[in-house]
Amino acid sequence: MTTSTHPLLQALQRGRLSRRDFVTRALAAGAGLPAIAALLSACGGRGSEGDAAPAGVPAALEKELAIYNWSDYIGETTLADFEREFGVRVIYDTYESNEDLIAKLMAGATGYDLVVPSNYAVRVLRELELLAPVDRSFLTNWSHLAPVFTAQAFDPDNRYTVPWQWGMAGLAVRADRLKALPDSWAVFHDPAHAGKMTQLDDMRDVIGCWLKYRGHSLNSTDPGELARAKADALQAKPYLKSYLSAPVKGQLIAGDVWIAQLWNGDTAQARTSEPGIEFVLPKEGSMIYLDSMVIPAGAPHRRAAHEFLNYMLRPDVGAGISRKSGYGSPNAKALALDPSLLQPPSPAEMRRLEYQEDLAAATGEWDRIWTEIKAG
Ligand code: N2P
Repeated sequence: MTTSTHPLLQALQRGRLSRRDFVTRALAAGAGLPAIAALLSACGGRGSEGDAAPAGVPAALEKELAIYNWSDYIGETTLADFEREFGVRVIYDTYESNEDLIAKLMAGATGYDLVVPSNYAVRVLRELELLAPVDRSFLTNWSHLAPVFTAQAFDPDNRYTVPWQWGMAGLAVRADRLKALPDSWAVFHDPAHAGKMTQLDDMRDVIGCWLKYRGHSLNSTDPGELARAKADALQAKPYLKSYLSAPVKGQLIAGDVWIAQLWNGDTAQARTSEPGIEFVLPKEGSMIYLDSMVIPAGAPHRRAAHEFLNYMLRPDVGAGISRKSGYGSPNAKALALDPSLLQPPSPAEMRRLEYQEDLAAATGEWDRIWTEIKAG
């Protein structure tokens, strides 16, 4: 599965195999998901011109809506209020990483109506033809969005994506237990905190932070830079309790973990139970993301999906989501409604932040390094 001479790739290129069949067969042949996505994008992405034409959204509102979202990422009453107002029952499942989401959709999960990938993951799902276009005529609340969060590089016309929330990765620290606040990713190399630290269980965030640590782009595909990032990750590993994403909140609150690589909103959520927890943006810089709602191809309840998209664009609903999650709202009217919500990053912070891009052909190499880090 590594060269364009592979029979499966040739069949795809000659139009004898659909992209979806290609994925199914490549998986059966033992190829990794990121490698498959990289091969697809390398062998001539379909891009926007090749995407499926928007099919009509049904006129009748279905009675169910299935959402697959990151954990701890929604308002207290968002779903119940929607169910009551629209008479639609919401089925809500959660995941912990873009890779989990991509794997699920690639494996053929067809039941979901809305899922929430980050920037680069939108591109991967588009490449795999796993997304259905959004019909903007249903989104009467679209204008509430702050323009800075629309027309992103991963979907310049917002043909597939409706912004959900933005956030950044950094350090969640038990400031009340530490002599001084760490300000660098180097803290994970400090034996003084051995056993009290975790990093995210996320390939992009872990390798990305070590690239930033050495002054590189967190989207680097340079073999030397990646080798150095791998060495830095392996140097930190003996001092880590584990690789753990959002569920680390409980251990921070309990005091079992003092320093966690974590996203800002989940840190804010933990802080509501333990005020000694603080968020630090390391001086070398970090990752900012925009997660978007998208409709998977073949979603069974597309009318309900569009109703939910328009509902969550209401300023009060958007404010409710960000108030509970601690993440940033892309909805300018929501921010005006509740000034206590997280404000967009300052220009100074923005200079230290970088969006994750699709790694395209280098995805397989990143995947290999991550597997070696986890196994090392
Ligand atoms: C919410 C996770 C944040 C999403 N628990 C990271 N893209």
